[in-house]
Amino acid sequence: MSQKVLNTDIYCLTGEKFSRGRSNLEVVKEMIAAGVEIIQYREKEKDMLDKYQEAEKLRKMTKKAGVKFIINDDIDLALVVDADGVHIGQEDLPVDIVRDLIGPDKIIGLSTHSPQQAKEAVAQDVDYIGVGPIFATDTKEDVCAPVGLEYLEYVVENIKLPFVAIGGIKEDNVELVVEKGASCVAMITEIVGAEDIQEKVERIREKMK
Ligand code: 3NM
Repeated sequence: MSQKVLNTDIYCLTGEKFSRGRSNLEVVKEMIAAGVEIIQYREKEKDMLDKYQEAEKLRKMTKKAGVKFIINDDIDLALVVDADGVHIGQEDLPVDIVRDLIGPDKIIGLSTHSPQQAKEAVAQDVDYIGVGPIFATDTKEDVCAPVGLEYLEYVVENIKLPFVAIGGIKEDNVELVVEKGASCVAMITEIVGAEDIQEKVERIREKMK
């Protein structure tokens, strides 16, 4: 599975507080209509019952559309809604424990922020890594300072795992990220905060070509 998991250009994440008053349901519907093939449900501030109810609906929508659906952090939530996988950070449960809990067939994504973390990820049972933050971002509250394009270059040259570049990526800087060798980019605010999500995705795709 791992080689195919990020076989796409744009990786979308939810972020309701940046979505111009639109619900995650509305936003994900737009993402699907735009042809996005992987969507992560990421809501750090909602309580579990709200997340469960929302994720259930999003799972149904994504399944129907053949879109991969990943849950941020919550392994239990990923299991109960039958998501395709879970995305975890460096401070979450160790990957081998997550793998035991979630089973052999689900996707595990791991955020990494340094060459050391990328090397460690290779030795673990992860399907892909996040590489970031490439640029400054206010979206993730506890994130480290931007690691810039240098860390991305390191991963492109040295790490044989599928990866997604993330952090402060926008329509107007995505070309730099692609030039350095990223084929899959993740964005929160640039997409969920766009007035017209479908047009935004189309323009980003043009820039990525
Ligand atoms: N993870 P935006 S940066 C969720 O570096 C997340 O691992 C990051 O949001 C990492 O596209 C980030 O709005 C926030 O900058 C991305």
